[in-house]
Amino acid sequence: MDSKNLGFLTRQVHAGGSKDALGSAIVPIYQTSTFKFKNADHGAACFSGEEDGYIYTRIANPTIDALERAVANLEKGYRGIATSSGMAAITTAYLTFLGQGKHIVSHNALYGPARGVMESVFSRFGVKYTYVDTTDLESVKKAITPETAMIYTETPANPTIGISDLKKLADIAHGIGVPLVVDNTFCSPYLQRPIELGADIVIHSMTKFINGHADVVAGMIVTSNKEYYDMMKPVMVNMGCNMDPHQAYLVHRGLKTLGIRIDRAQESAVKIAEYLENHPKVEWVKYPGLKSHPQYELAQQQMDGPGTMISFELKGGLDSGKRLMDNVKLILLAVSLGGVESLIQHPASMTHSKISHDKKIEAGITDGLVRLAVGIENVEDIINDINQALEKV
Ligand code: LCS
Repeated sequence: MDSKNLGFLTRQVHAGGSKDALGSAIVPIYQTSTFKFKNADHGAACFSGEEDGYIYTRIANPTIDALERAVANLEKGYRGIATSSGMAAITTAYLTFLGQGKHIVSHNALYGPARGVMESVFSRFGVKYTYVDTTDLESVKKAITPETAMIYTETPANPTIGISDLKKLADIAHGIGVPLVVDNTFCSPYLQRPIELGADIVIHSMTKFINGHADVVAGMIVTSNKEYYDMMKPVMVNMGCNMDPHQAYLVHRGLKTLGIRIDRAQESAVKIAEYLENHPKVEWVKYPGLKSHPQYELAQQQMDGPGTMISFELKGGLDSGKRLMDNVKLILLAVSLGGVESLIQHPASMTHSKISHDKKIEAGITDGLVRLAVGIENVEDIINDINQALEKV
């Protein structure tokens, strides 16, 4: 049941489905590191690619394959490559296309370590980078050099919620013959499918919406074509940042309710964003569902819904934000997002703390910015919790 023509909710339940001999309804956990060959010739044929058999779980495993097929189907891509974490997916993409003297043009408001690893590690191997605001296409064009080998963005961006125009970024990337890589973590394929908009590679931290239950760290790469898949898969295998079968089973279990979890949380997020925007103690709110969002029109075209992530700043900046975070009772003061529980965190001192102050300010990550990840609790309870905490500010 991998038909791409079925509806999203149907595909999230059935795509990648079980093919085992016993007819298991759910893909079993093949908790094995290695697979027996029928004979020496069969082993050699599996290694040469003449036969399609399983060899070793770092290379491929039936439980992991099923999840890769499912996410690739939902993203309308060619194939998926599951990884141990979202960061492993990102570094696999970097390692595939970048190297000595190569250059990346990337968004200045990325998940902190996605930028930090470039500046602290990849730079040691001669990789060059330019961080610009990819919501501004002119700054992307100006940053391109003859060595540019990848354009990379996150949309909506973590934590500024800026929206970059994927169709136009894909045109820019293809104009210079390089891939557009898009981190689609904040939307999941339920709300945005970058490959349909022209992107070549989609990255997920499946730790977030796809797993959805704050109990697994996991990543996924989906490529639009075989050429990129054949380039990236050996990098993942040889760097050893593969997923584990038990991890794959849990993520696949979470995936089956992705759309209904997002629908529920998104309905609440719209109300919470409106509540915050109208609150006298709030300075500004950034949420793609509010007309005040600078890329509101683009969000309407590119995304199937505004999502569940809200950034805002209180009057009084950081001190007020801290009082809010210290006084919430239901909402968890914790990093991460996309789970069933609502979470609040402070990017400048937490997820983005390794980025220098100047670079954070340039990217719009102000000291007072607070990020709220809306969960699936009753919306009245979430608003009441924010309200009682705001009374203490
Ligand atoms: N991409 C985005 C957009 C993310 O938000 C994260 C993690 C990653 C990639 C990395 O994925 P991981 O390796 O953790 O699976 N974001 C986090 C955050 O905002 N708070 O805690 C983690």
